[in-house]
Parts: sequence; structure tokens; C-alpha cells
Amino acid sequence: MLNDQKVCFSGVQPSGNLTIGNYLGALRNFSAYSEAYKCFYCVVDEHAITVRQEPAELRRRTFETLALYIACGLDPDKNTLYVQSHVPAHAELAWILNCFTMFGELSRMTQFKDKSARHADNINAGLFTYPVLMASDILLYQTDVVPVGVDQKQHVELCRDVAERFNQVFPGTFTVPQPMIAENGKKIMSLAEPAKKMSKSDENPNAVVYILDDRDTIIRKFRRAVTDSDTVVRFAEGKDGINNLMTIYACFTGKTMEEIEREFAGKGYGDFKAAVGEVTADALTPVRTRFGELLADKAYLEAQMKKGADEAAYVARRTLSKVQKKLGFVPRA
Ligand code: AQP
Repeated sequence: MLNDQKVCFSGVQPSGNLTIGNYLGALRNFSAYSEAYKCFYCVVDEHAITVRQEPAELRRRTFETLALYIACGLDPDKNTLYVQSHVPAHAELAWILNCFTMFGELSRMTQFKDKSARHADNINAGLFTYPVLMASDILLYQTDVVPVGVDQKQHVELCRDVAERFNQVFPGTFTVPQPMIAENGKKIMSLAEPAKKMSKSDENPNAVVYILDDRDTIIRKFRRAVTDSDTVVRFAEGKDGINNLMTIYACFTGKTMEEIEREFAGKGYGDFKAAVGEVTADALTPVRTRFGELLADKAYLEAQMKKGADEAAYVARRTLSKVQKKLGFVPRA
């Protein structure tokens, strides 16, 4: 890593099949940083276990998420692609940062409130301290920018606060990162309940378009998307369903809302939904094809995982040693 090169870090949880929300809010933006930044893209399996996971599924999805990184255009020779649990420094720094994070700060996190309501039978301490592990993911690499969807902005802001607090006591330890939120696609909504975020762990498969859904499934899901009793395709308050479909269409075509309104003037919702389905399926077909090729070559994926973990561990260890030294931990002889 060149000393003056800026650093980009982001991650995705292998907690379900990835959605077009994950794609538009995060994944497809990752490759834009590859030229100008040293990029670390992590499959955050330790985050995923804050909610119960079936072990075989978690293992499968970890490989699949890494394959999707590559299928979405991330070149493993230009980006460090790896799995969180392969780099123990993440969990080690998280413990230290736990001691620099306030209970009250964590209690205000909206994702904790949402997830503890959804998983009332398993409100574990990991769910509560999730943002501390995320801060450790980011700070280990002296990260400058964190491309995320808008739902993760609050966590990146907490990470900044923790870094600043630590730096006040031990100056010059961490780079304070900035969240990078794409203007378009920062929050894709559920197709069934358009006031709610589209989530990979949604139990209703019709609420979610997965990156790996086949063409017919994508088109069918958009056809069934909840809209409203109006008939005009326009972006307006109170039209959450149509606004969401227009946002998705805008993301995949690069068109503005005005252009979309003009394109569908005089046409009904049926034509519009079909068009959203077509452009989404067209954009995702090459990703699905490349994903299939990658998944058929497990040895290649394993080799990339190992290479990424070695690269990440080297950088992470450097930061962790610096932190441990500042804190007064005695170095192991
Ligand atoms: N609906 C969304 N619109 C835009 N961006 C989104 N992201 C997630 N959902 C949307 C962004 O995807 C990245 C990876 O997310 P994550 O795996 O860290 O977890 P998450 O934010 O909790 O995403 P999900 O899909 O809702 O997962 P589950 O259901 O497991 O909680 C992040 O940058 C996120 O902002």
C-alpha cells in the first residue's frame, strides 16, 4: 500500500441472498473507488451471527458473497477481498473500542431498535455492540471513505465519534472516515411494503428482488409490486411504491425522474412495471452469468479469499499493534 494512497473500506453481511438494495446502495458503487483508493471489501460474517444463522447456509453465502463481489466487477488484483473472520484483528480491536463506546450511544442506533423488535427472542449483546465491530472493521485500515447505503450512515457516524474520542486520548491513532452515500439508490424499498427498506432477511420473497433472481422471477416480482390507486407515473409524496420503482428504473437507466415521467406519460402502471423488470433483468444478467462461472471454481474463490485475508491481516495487524502499544499492553516477547 502506498503511504499517501487514500483508503476505502466497506462490507456486506452474508446474512441472506443479496438484494438489488445491497447492489444499488453498495456493491455496484464499490468498483468506482478501485482506481483512486486502496480498497478493502470484506464479507462480514461475524456481523451476520448477531442474528441466528444456519451454519451450512452461512458457509455457502460467504462464498457466494465473495463471488458476487467479483461478479459485480471487483478485480481481486486491484481490491483486497476477504472474509472478516479470517482476520482476527477485527474482533480484537472491537473489544478495545467497546471500552471507548458509550452505552447511551449504542442505545440510540436505529438498526438495533429495528432488529431487536424483529428478533425479540434473541436480543444478544452482539446485536447491541454491532456498530463497535463495524467501527473496528473501518478503523483498522485507516479508512478515508466508506461507501454504504443510507441505513448504515448512523453507524459510520458513530465510528467517527469513537475514532475522535480515541484520538483525543491517544492523538494520531486513527484516520476519521467519511460515509459515501450514492445519491441514487441509497435506500431501495420493499416491493410489498414500500415504506420499509428492502432487506435480504425479509421473510416475504416477493418483497425483495435478489441479484441472482432469474429474468422471469424479476419481471414477475415487479409486476406484483405494491403501488397505489392513482394511474400516473410520477414522483410525488404519498406514492412510495411508484417512487421506489422510479428510483430503481433511474438507477438502471441513468434517466432523471422528469425523463421517466415523460417516457411513461399516458401509459399505465402495468407498462411501467414491465419496463422496470426488463431493465433490472438486463443489468443483472451478466452478473448472474459471471457469478455462475465463479461459483463453479471453488479453488479459485478459496485462493482469492486467502490472498485477501493475508493482505488485510498485514495492514490490520499494523494498526492493532499501534493501538495496543498506545494503551500500554505489554508486547509479547
Ligand atoms: N434497501 C437498501 N437500499 C440501499 N442500500 C442498502 N443496503 C442494504 N439494504 C439496502 C446497503 O447494503 C450494504 C450491505 O448491507 P449489510 O449486509 O451490511 O446489511 P444491512 O444494511 O442490514 O442490509 P440488509 O439487506 O437489510 O441485511 P439484513 O436483512 O441482514 O439486515 C450496506 O452498505 C447497506 O447500507
